[in-house]
Amino acid sequence: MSEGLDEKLEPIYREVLHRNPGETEFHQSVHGVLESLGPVLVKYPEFAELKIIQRICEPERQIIFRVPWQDDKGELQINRGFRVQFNSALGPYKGGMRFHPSVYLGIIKFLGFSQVFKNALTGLPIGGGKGGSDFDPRGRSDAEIMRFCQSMMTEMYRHIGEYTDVPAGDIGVGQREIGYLFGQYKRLTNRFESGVFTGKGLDWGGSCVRTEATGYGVVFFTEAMLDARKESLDGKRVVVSGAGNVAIHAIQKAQLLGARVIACSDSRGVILDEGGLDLDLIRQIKVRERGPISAYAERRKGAQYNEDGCIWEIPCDIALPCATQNELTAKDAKTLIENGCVAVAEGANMPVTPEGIQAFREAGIAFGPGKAANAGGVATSALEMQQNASRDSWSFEYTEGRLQEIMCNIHRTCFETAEEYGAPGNYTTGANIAGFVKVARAMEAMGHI
Ligand code: NDP
Ligand code: 2IT
Repeated sequence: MSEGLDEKLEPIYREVLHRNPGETEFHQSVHGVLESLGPVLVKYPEFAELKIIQRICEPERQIIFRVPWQDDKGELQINRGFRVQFNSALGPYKGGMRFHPSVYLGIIKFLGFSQVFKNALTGLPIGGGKGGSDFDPRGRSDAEIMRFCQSMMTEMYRHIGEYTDVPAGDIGVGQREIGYLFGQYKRLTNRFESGVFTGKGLDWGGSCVRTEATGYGVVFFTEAMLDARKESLDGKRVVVSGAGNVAIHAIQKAQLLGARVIACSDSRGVILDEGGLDLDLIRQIKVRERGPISAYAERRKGAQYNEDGCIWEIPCDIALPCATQNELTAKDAKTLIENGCVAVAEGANMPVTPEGIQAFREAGIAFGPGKAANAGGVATSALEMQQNASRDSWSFEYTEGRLQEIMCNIHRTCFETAEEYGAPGNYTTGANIAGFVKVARAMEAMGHI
């Protein structure tokens, strides 16, 4: 996967492959950034001399630990916990926690690496990190989730803090899990340190709009891309993969802006509802009941459920992949292009494969990379940290206004950076370069860190 790299970057990438064997998702995310950096080394030769790229590819600290817990039958279960503290040049490590059986070091490192540049793009003072566990929350009772979270925090608490490392949610981690994790941190440290976690409940230090922020932000970014092409969301057919936190709020904001959202999915299958998705019903099934999305078709007339279906085969104007990494391949990209899709924005982290991204680029489709398009979540986390630091609490309207402004700024930064480096319209290049240069400059200023 080293084709397309500048001759100075090729050996750096080979070294990353050699030092991190088997971590394919991490390799993919590093390659995706290095691909854009050739012209940066021409403009800033000092970054090569200072080995900034080699340093950025090596996490500052990686913590792997045992998480033992007892299930409801009294049986002992053992999981593995991770926290990868990738880069703190711009601020405390910041990034979510993922609970999913597929989690291993390579996934946490790909997420942590992307987070460094995403967080830089927000313009807010946050470094990059990520954590999680191979724990599978599916089918577990609240009591089991609590015992797991408490055991996880019993090790993790010594590594985090409002000035050190500030976790939040990701796949499998929402407000319930953050409550249990924060509660155990408070108990172990004897401190009500609000700023140590984001995504908290509104009654105990959380911020308005944090729950909605990633999905809303994806749609604000899509709107900005369409606006740059003198188009709008109004009346567009939209398809959103996933039915979790990001997908639900992307559906909601797209509907509010006049789009017709006709399909979503979960890890088991796809729902098509030509009448437009009923968001209350999705929330009832996926949030309150924590059930499978197939229940939607049983309760809504005219809706179809396709168990092994591919959501990208449904003709649409706009596609928003909001479930997981590598869920949209080159084949899917070609199908979307043939069906007349004009814009794609990544709500999930790295949902489109490199070949898929290339197909969109060649077809001239507006493509918003995750580092830019889904940065609204972590940006609002940084707003939550601001409110915690000043013991303040902002209104929904004010916070949403800040989010919208941040997403417009990120869009403008990516757009202008792509133009400046000779790749007009290529938001991937723009996001990678703008994020990287900001972190690299800070590292240069701080010496050999
Ligand atoms: P949730 O756990 O709330 O939802 C995840 C959704 O994706 C569920 O519908 C789930 O299906 C589906 N899904 C998860 N894994 C797979 C898989 N391997 N194959 C198919 N479907 C899968 O997570 P979020 O909505 O928070 O996260 C979604 C994506 O957005 C992730 O890539 C995450 O990293 C990214 N992201 C999240 C942010 C946030 O603020 N939460 C911020 C920025 C990015 P099922 O219900 O069946 O499990
Ligand atoms: O991938 C992401 O940006 C997140 N899961 C959110 C991170 C955060 O700290 O809010």
